[in-house]
Amino acid sequence: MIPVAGFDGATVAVLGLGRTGLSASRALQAGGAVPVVWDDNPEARAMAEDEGFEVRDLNREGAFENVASLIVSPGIPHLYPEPNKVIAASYAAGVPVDNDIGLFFKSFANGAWANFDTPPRVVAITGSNGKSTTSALIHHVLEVAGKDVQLAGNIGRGVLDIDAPGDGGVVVLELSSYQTELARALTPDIAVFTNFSPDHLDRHAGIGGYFAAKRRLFAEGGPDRAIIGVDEPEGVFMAAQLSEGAIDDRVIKVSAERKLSGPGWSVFTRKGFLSEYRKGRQIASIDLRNIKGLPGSHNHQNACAAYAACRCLGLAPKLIEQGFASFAGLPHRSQVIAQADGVTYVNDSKATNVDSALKALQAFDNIRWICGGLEKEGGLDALKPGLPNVRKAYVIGREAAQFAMKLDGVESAICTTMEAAVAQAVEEAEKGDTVLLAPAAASFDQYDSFEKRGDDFIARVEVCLT
Ligand code: UMA
Repeated sequence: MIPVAGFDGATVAVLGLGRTGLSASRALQAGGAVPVVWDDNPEARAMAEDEGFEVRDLNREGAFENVASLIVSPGIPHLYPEPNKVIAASYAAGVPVDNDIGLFFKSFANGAWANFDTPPRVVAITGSNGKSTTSALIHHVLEVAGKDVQLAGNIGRGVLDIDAPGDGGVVVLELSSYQTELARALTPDIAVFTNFSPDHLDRHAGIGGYFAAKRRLFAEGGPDRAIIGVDEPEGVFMAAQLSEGAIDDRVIKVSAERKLSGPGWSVFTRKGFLSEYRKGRQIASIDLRNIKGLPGSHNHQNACAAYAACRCLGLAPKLIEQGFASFAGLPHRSQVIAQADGVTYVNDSKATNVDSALKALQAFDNIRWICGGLEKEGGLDALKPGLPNVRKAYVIGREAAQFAMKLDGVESAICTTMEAAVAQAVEEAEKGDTVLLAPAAASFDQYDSFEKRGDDFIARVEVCLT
């Protein structure tokens, strides 16, 4: 755990008692603060009370008297679609609002560093898609290379839960826009922007707000190295704004679409080969085509970003290549779950939006595509470039019929449930086909989470294949 510094003896309010809130409360207490905690869900409050925390209704008049700061969980909207009442009361009382990420960056360094040859470093990864895979890949490569490395953040582990790193230690943090929008300190050594496409538009009042939240990691954090995906205009603009000029290699440009030339530092893939260019010359190349854990050009983009981060940390290309080769991929992201009778079964339940589903469709051929669920804003038109790879769609979700109607020119079956969709897809699949779950929609109409949806897919495939 990283004990929170700067609040010894002070009362700190904590709003939201999921993974983040409980981890922040424990770290605050370890640093000498007195947490007073609240969650709108009585069960979460009861769990915190059982752990010995003082529950205080932060909605009541005067709740913020003598409170030094309010720490908010990432899942709680701050300003949009409407201002949160507790956060508004905190601001009205003059109490600053922060989150566990801000506390982490303020508390990370400590006196032990005086004896270290290499101070611990933080690599922070944000972007619309590929954050988790890129983070896990960096973590994996560093681990294989024998480094002291820990992984936390949006990937599922509270950042304050990590152990204090030792000499030369590295902390890899996946950060969502929910986390970067509010943190009062954001000071990674290396920051990565994977790519950009619309998501969480309600929460950020549109695409500009969403980009602004992510941009904070670079603009306010001032990382030593910024690794920026430049396949969208947002990345191009940010890379240009952050660099002093074309030769400034503090900004490393990444592309999965085109060769990047020029005197600076770049990493890109073309036709399945990763290339690193520096000062106008090619430094290294890796063949990504047969790396099982990284299928498709979207994963090649993740590989480029991870490669650049590992190079910034001083790893040789050969070592990085070895790490790539043994990367197993993440559950629910292009995860090959079975192969039978020449048919491959792939679980990409994490494809909760159109952009990530498109990337999955472009990574495979002859697809029997299980899709549908709670549709996000923006419609399904952006899927079009991937549809030629689809043999047939098996549509799930409460609104399956409406979803299927929007899949122009694709043969589709309205299955509604996962059970029916998997049964029909398995029945109809032929040698060389890929049965792919890549819903292009959220899961909440039928499941608690995308993980539960992916687990259901895996279980149904198992039943059908035995
Ligand atoms: N709550 C309230 N009032 C509200 C809303 C929520 O009291 O108005 C309470 C809930 O009752 C609940 C708690 O807040 O008890 C939940 O807080 P949370 O949603 O922030 O959940 P955590 O368990 O703290 O998980 C969060 C991240 N969740 C979200 O951002 C929604 C996790 O990312 C992250 O792994 C975890 O912190 C550790 O850092 C998940 C996620 O879905 C994977 N992220 C989004 C994504 O990837 O798209 C951004």
